[in-house]
Amino acid sequence: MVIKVRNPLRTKAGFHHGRDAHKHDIGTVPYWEWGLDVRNPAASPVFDGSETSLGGNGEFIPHSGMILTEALNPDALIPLPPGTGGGCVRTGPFANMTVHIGPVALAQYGTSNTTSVANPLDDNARCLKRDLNAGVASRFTTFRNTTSLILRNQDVEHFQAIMQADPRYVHGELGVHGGGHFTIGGDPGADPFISPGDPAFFLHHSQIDRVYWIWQMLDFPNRQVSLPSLLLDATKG
Ligand SMILES: [Cu+2]
Repeated sequence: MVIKVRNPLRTKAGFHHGRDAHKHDIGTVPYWEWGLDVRNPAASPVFDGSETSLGGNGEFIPHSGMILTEALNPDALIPLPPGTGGGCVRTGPFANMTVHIGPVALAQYGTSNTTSVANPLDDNARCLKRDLNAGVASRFTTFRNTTSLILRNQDVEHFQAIMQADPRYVHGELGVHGGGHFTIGGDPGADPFISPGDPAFFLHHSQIDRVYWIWQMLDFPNRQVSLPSLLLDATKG
């Protein structure tokens, strides 16, 4: 199973019926294990458009990919190949879902420019779009990416730096964090300010938390309470 949906459902049932509220079920959070899906995210149980998915890929819109600019280094470009969607999500539970706020800094196809509206807090109703991207996934969110992140970084400073491609430490990278976001792509998925507007965001971020938890558990006494330095990027607002 890529997504552990059964435990949350059982938890919910437990709460509602006042029985079967097994201790081990309570608090379980579903997650998206990126590594299973790098070859074809559109075939993932998370994104295959089935009733139990989080909705399918966007409708196919041919384009030439995206060019991201690195935080702090506007001249450093990270070109990404196009995905296999690009348009509105038309299948699964979130088919034809409406996105409201934004765009704020939405990556545009074929350019390093981003697009925004004058007031991103206005109701700018539009369809949920996705651009599922095996090229991005195969480069940034493989099991090798994740295990190397966990095993090669002994302190939280370097762990977070590699996880989210902190430009003080690495260049031309997205880390598993950005990698997952741009594997989903689309609108609001490719807009760092409002990506939680795509329901898939939450499965991506629970996997982020899970990877961090696995890393912590390898040396819990030293990793329970340790914080990295923060990168505040004024160029991104
Ligand atoms: Cu994120």
